[in-house]
Amino acid sequence: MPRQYRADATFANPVIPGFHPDPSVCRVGDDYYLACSSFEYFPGVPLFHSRDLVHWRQLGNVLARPEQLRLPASMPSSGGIYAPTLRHHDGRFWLIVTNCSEGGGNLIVTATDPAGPWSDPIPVPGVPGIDPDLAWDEDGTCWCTVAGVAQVRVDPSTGRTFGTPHRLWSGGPGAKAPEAPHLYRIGEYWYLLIAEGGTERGHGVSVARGPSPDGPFEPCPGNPILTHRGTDHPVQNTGHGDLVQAPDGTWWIVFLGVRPGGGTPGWHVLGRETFLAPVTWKDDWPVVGEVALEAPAPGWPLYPGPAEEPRDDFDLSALRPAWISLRDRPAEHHSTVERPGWLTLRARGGSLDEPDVVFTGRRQQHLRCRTRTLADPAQGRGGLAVRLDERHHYEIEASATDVRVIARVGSLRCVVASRPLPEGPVVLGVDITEPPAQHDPRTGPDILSFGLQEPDGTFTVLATLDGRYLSTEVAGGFTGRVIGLYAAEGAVHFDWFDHEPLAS
Ligand code: 6LW
Repeated sequence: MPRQYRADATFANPVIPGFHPDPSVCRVGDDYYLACSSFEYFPGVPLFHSRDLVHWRQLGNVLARPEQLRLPASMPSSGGIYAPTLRHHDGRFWLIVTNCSEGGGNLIVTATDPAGPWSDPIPVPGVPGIDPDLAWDEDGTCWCTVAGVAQVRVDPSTGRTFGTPHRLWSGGPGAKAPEAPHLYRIGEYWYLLIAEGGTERGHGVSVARGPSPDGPFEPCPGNPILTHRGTDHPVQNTGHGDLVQAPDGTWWIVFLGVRPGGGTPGWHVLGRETFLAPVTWKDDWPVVGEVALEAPAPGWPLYPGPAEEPRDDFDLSALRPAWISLRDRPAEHHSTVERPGWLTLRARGGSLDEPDVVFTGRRQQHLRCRTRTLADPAQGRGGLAVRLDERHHYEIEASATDVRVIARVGSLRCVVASRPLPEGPVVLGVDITEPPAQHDPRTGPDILSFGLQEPDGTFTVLATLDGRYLSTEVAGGFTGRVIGLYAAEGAVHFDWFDHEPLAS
C-alpha cells in the first residue's frame, strides 16, 4: 500500500548503502531499475527495483551465470566488472558494462524481464575503454559513448561498431579523468553528462549540450553541477551520476558518494554508495539540489521499503541475491543443499590472502552493525571475515580445536588472539562500533570487536581492531567492505547468518 505523502516527509541518503558504486538508472512506467558495479565478485551487477527512487529492493544480479561472467582466479581485487549503463529501449532492457579482467572488454546483455534471465554477453570489441553508455536517437541509431570521452555508433544486437571512436567534449580544462558519460535527449538538446576530477575527493559531475548526439557540445556555465570537493560535507567524492525523470515530470540524479569517518584525513569503509538528489532546470541546464543525509522527500507517495530480515537461515536451494562470492560460485564449493538448511563452504586451498579463496558475503551496509553466525568447523577450518580485499581483511576463524582472530593489513599478517574451542558448533561474531571518544585527530572511523558466544549466551570479545585498515583510503581500489563466511581448509558448515544495524 502506498504511503501518503506528508509535507514534512524526508528520505534517508544513501538510498542504496554499502558498496554500490557507479549507479545507472532507468524508468519504465511507474517502475525504476538501477544497476551498479561489482568488480571481483560473482554474481555481477546487482539490479534493484523501486517505485519511488528512495526504497530499493534487489531483484537479482545481471551477470548470474558462469557463461556470462568468467573472472580469472589470478585477477586482483578491484578488477572485473566496472560501471554499467542500464537502459530500456524498444521493449527490452539493455545493459552495457566493462569486464576489466584479461580477455574481457565491453559487453552488452539484454532482457525483457529485468529480474532475468539476461542474455549471454554480446562482445563489443570496437569500443575501447571503460564506462560505456548506450543512447538511441530518433532514427533508431544507437550511440555508444565511453570514458575519455569518445563515441562510436553501434548495433547493440550484434556488437558491431561503425567507424572508429571520435572524441567529444571531455570536461573542463585541467580536470582529470573525464568518465562515466551518459547521453540523453531532453527537449531541444542532447545532453552529455560526465564525471570528472577522479573518483576521490575531487570528484564531480559536469554537463554539456548540443544539437545532435555527436555534438558539437557546449559546456554548462555552471559546471561542475555536482561536487563536494573542498567542502566539509559529510558525503564526499560525489560524482558518476545518471539522470532520470519521474512520472510527475520532476527530475532526479543518482550518483555515487562516500561517508568518511574518523579524524583526518577521514576513512570511508563501506565503499562508494548510491545517493539521490533532486534536479531542477534553469535556462535549459540541469541544477542539482542539495545532497542531504536526511532530505525532503519528493512530492509523491513514498512506498514502504523492503523489510530487512536480520537472519539468513540458508533455507533456500540457492543463496539470496545479496550474497556475493569471489570470482565464481561453483556448486562443489558453495552449497545450501549438501546439508539442508546450512551453507556448506568447501575450501579449494588458500586463505583469505588468496584472490580465489572460497568466501561468500554481503556488503556491509550500516556504519555500525552486529554480525553473528553459527559455524560447524568439525571437518575443516574457516569462519567469519570482514574483507576489503585480499591484502586487507580481519577474520575470526574456527577449527575443530581452536578459534583465532587474524588480521591482515598490507603485507603484515598476524594472529592477534586465540583460544581452544570446546566441542561442537560455535557462534562467531563481530560488532562494528564507534571508536571511543578521544580528542585526537588520528581517531579511526570505527572499531571491530571479534569474539564468540559462550555456552551461557554471553559474548566474549577476543580482539578489538582499528577499522581504518579496512578502508579504501588505506587499501586503495574501488570496492568496500564485505562481511561474510569462508573456508580455508576442508568443509565448514554455517547454520545461519545474522546481520543487523546498531544505533550510532
Ligand atoms: C568507474 C569510473 C569511476 O569506471 O570509478 O567514479 C570507476 N567513477 O567511472 C570504477 O568504479
